[in-house]
Amino acid sequence: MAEAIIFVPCPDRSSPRHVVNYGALAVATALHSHGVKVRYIDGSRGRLSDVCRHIESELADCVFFGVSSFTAQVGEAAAVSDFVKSVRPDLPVIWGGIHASLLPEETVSDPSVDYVCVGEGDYTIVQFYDQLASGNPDMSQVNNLVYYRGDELVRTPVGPFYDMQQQTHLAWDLLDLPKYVVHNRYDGNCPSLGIPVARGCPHRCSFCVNVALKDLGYTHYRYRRPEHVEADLAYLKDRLGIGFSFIRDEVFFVNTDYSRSIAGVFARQGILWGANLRANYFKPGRLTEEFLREMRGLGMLNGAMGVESGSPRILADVVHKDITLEQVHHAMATMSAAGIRPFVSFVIGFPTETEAETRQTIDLAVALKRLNPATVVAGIYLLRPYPGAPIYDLCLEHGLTAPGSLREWGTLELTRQGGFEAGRMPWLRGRDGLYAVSEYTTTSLLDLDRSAGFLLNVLILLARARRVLGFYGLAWELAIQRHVRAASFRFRAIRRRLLGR
Ligand code: B12
Ligand code: SF4
Repeated sequence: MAEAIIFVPCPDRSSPRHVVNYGALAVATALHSHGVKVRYIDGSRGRLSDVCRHIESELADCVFFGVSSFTAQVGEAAAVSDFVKSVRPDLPVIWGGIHASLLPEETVSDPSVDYVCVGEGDYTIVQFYDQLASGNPDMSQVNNLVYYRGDELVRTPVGPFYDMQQQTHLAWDLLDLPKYVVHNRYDGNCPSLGIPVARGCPHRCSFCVNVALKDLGYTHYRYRRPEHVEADLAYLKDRLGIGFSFIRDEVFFVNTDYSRSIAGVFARQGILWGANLRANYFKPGRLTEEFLREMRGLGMLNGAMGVESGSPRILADVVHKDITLEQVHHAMATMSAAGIRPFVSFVIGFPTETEAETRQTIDLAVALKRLNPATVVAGIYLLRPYPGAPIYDLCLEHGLTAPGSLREWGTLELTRQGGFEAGRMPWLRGRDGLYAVSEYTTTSLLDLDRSAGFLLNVLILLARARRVLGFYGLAWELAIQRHVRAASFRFRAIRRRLLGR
């Protein structure tokens, strides 16, 4: 029987995928290391009614129910919190994760949420558990907490940022691990599972939540000890036979000495790897061709880079990306020369972005792919303006209609990529053809999606034809797809209301 549950909702029930939620795993690990019997319950496993049944069977001895939620997961997170409250009205429900951290007051005002953890939860969750287990809880002693005491909203002081050197291991076994292992042709065709080695990103991109959560440590770079990472890798290799692991940090190579020691760890374990990096890191004394050849020799296969835009103006004035297109080309050439496969991603649909600038981005994606056909275009994404990120205010100025409550966030119609529907962003009006390309561009820019159905592949082919012809008018396919998605959202909302889950 569980003493605590950490629940991770499914972001897209129409195509559930098993994705490790590293934040939830970190808090579950902290509890586990503290000797608490904790269950990590992944909402992506089975139907929602089965998930609820599983939760119900664990609730009897629980001291609290924890929820970890991105914005795209809020609808299901709220529905499950309602369910838990219907079974155990006395049980404290605490929310953490990115959405609650960005909008703590709105989140804690919901009747099914008692506490919100803002920012990192590794220390908070243990303090929270200890208070509840003491029988006479005083939540004012718990850092990073937001809650109501009567009508008064309490915000406890922010505690120290988590010391990553203390993270000796992750409690992987709390997950049904084999379910999370993927086989991807870009991962050396090996069984693969990602691993976090560091936290924080010192950069300032305007659409990123790290900047919004700066005061909570998200721009402060901290890393795990190489021997702890090695123990985790050895465990994953032994248990699951993984041969590839993507480093799930925001950005690697912040400190090249540290990166080198981590690369050595992967090489010792015989595990291939990939990591996120930035175009402006490719310069003398940092990411040179020689250094990357060394990394390749230590098993680095992939380097993922957020290029974001083909427009220098958008990059500099809107995204504050602090990279130039020259640096992007140089980074691509260096990675290619060193035998490392570049992964590139783009964002279109920024406020003030002209149609010509959007085309520049799509054209750049095509050009980079031509330069090195091994390049993977990880996505040409439509901007996802999430609250708290600096760009959010600019989006509001340009007419974004934002939800005003937790429940409203939960009913949002999200795109295939987990962002707002374009209809909420008035500056996108009349650009449907361009956005159809963003929705249906596959990773190689050429392939169909083998895991998708016939209809989706027709849309992918259409997007490809649009890109080749440079024709972005008459986007009937997007209009039909939007109607179908809106209908399916409405259907699911009605079913939730009728069935109570
Ligand atoms: C690694 C990563 C991924 C990985 C792993 C995803 C995962 N679920 O962990 C991959 C590549 C799979 C991924 C996919 C997606 N991601 Co992502 N991802 C990240 C990234 C870069 C780091 C997340 C992380 O591991 N952080 C380190 C951990 C330790 O920190 P943390 O998550 O904040 O967790 C701490 C606290 O929040 C708190 N906490 C968390 N849960 C709980 C629960 C309780 C009870 C308590 C008390 C505390 C608590 O304690 C944790 C430990 O200190 C973030 C950027 C960011 N800064 O968060 C984006 C980010 C989270 N991703 C984002 C998005 C949108 C997605 C996708 C929806 C994109 C897409 N459509 O494909 C998918 C969703 C996939 C899924 N099913 O979960 C957005 C979310 C924005 C939002 N407002 O919701 C972010 C913030 C990026 C951004 N746009 O700025 N992502
Ligand atoms: S480099 Fe990546 S993680 Fe860092 S601020 Fe920019 S978008 Fe966020």
